[in-house]
Amino acid sequence: MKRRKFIRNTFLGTAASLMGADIVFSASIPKGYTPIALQNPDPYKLFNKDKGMTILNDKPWNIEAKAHLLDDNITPNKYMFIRNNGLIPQNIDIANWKLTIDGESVSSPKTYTLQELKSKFKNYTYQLTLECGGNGRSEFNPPAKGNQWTVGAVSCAEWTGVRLKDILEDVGVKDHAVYIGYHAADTHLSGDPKKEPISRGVPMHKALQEETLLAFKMNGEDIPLAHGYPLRLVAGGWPASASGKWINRISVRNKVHDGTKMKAPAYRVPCKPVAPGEKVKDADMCIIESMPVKSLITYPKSGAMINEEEILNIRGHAWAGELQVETMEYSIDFGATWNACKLENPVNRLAWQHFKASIEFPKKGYYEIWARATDNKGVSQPMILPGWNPKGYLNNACHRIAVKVK
Ligand SMILES: Nc1nc2c(c(=O)[nH]1)N[C@H]1C(S)=C(S)[C@@H](COP(=O)(O)O)O[C@H]1N2
Ligand SMILES: [Mo]
Repeated sequence: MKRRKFIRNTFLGTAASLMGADIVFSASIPKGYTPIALQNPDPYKLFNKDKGMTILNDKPWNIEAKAHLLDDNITPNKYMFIRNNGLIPQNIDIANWKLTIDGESVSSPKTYTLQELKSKFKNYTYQLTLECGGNGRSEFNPPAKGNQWTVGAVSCAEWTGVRLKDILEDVGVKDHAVYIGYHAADTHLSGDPKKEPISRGVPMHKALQEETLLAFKMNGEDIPLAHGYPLRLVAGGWPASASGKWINRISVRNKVHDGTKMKAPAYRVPCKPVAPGEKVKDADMCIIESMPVKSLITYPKSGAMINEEEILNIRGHAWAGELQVETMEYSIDFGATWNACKLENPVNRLAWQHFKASIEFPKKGYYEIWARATDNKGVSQPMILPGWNPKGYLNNACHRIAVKVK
């Protein structure tokens, strides 16, 4: 079959399955015409997402969860947020997908097929927390431009792949290596093939960590297309922008990677605290590395009603970037006093930890439950908004839910 025709048939196949019907006169569809039913695709069907997810943007697609949807210990695809900077690659040719390792700091570039990657290197599986640097942005004032994420741009899925470390060892990295930068197959919103929507990376110490994977499976299956099929970098605990999707090239750089969205102010915060609304020079903005300590109450859903004398069992997850969460507390009196939650250890480094607590309320009325995690360096979540920054990153304020006792 000619490639053109093949693409057209796959497209029509997808189209038919999305519409739930055959396109009877498909042969007569003019070239380049998109059937009406597909002009405004239903993102829930397109990405297999739960109807409770919030669509923040469609070009590019940005979709977030709600706190109570993140109740699973391992986030399933249907509740996983999507954050895209460009357009999702289409018609991925898995048989010819290649990963090239190049850059100033490799002796000579090397290219692998997917099959070589999977079979040549040992496979590892880890649960890894990925949180968008802009999660919580909607609360900042003065507001920051960009997707107004509330609390749902975080996930902890189980990723399977090979260690970036093992691949870099196989290629041979020179002593002057400083950073790795990823390149991917998504396209710029402008359609310009010379522009990359995003090309970020991490310093060598993070690239060489045991848990930094080039993953080809998520939750035991092929990675869903929107989350990086067929190959994704996963650098847990760092802003998820470092975890490149649809990866086809990694450059080992002899300087801090200078790809798209590496330069200030993208994914950077003021190196020193600033007043809300203050202008910050690019030179005074620092790259975000490990994410701060944070937690979410995933049960009950905010607005829960319980009966007097009923005990409420709350639960949720807590994470702390490269660190571990050491204590987890809750308050029912707006932070005046705090009580301990039961907190589990992570199943592996960089996985979120689960907590629970049983709460008795003194009498009928309106309450809020606030949750606060503290990392193993003694740093706690702020009760309300932390330091303002121009791009609205790193809001790790305590999560709060409302409960009525009747
Ligand atoms: N190639 C590519 N990788 C990417 C992005 C992108 O737009 N293109 N977005 C990044 C950002 S900003 C985030 S927060 C995460 C989101 O991952 P998810 O959509 O799988 O939840 O992917 C990162 N990797
Ligand atoms: Mo992000």
